[in-house]
Amino acid sequence: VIGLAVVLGVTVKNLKKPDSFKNVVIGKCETYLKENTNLSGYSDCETIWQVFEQAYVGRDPCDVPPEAYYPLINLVKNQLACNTMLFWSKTKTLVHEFTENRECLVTLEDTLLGFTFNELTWCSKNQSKETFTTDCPLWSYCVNNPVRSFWIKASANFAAIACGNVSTMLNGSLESPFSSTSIFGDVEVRNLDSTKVHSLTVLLVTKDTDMTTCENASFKDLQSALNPNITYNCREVPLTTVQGCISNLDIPCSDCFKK
Ligand code: N1C
Repeated sequence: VIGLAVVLGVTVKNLKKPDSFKNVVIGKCETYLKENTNLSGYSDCETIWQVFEQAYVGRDPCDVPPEAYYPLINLVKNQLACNTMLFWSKTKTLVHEFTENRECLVTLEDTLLGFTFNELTWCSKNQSKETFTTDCPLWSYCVNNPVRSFWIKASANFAAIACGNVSTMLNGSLESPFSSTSIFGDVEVRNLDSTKVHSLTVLLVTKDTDMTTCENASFKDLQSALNPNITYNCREVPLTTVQGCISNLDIPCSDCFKK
């Protein structure tokens, strides 16, 4: 009877907590691998979880530097086709609506690590063995928080492996679409390797009523941050064109970012 009670107790406990953070991570990782059999060279989600967890568990949530994720980034090697990398800043929803059903452009969230940890929050505490998903430091509360450090390291790696002609989708509804303190401006632009990347094209997504153009002063900052051996281009792309490409997959990619 005691044995049965223990078994039932364990079962009930498990049923109460079906979505532990670990299960969410492993579930998303497995979903990605099922849907992208050819994109990733790596396939063991349990090991990914263990190596991921070692970056922040037992540490103060303001004391997890980007380097803590080095073993994780190193474990999961991406093989991405040249000319397909797409960076972004302040266009998160639109950019992913676009890449979701198209293969011509790939964002970090279309890779195994980016997909798995996108939209998640996590942290631990000094001496704790647990992961918490609430009451973690907000993005800018302290520099070395587990989530921000993850994106810094993952973004630095995504930029470092980029090759060919790459692009970035920026928001033409902003007064300054480029910010040198964003992850794109601070981490990705600096990590592009001029021996592999030929050009960076800004796709400035604009509405009819927007005043911002490719002449915007913030793009001077982008050009000064960019390695001079990488060619800089900027193209204004109407939001309606991008939306058309999101809803109509018959439009070829090459027509989506024309002027
Ligand atoms: O700070 P940002 O944009 O310039 O960062 C975007 C830039 C992209 O090119 C991505 O490759 O950096 C990478 N990146 C992500 O992939 C990502 N996914 C989710 C950066 N941040 C990411 N997030 C979350 O979006 C992150 O937790 C933080 O809150 C925002 C940053 O978005 P931003 O300021 O628009």
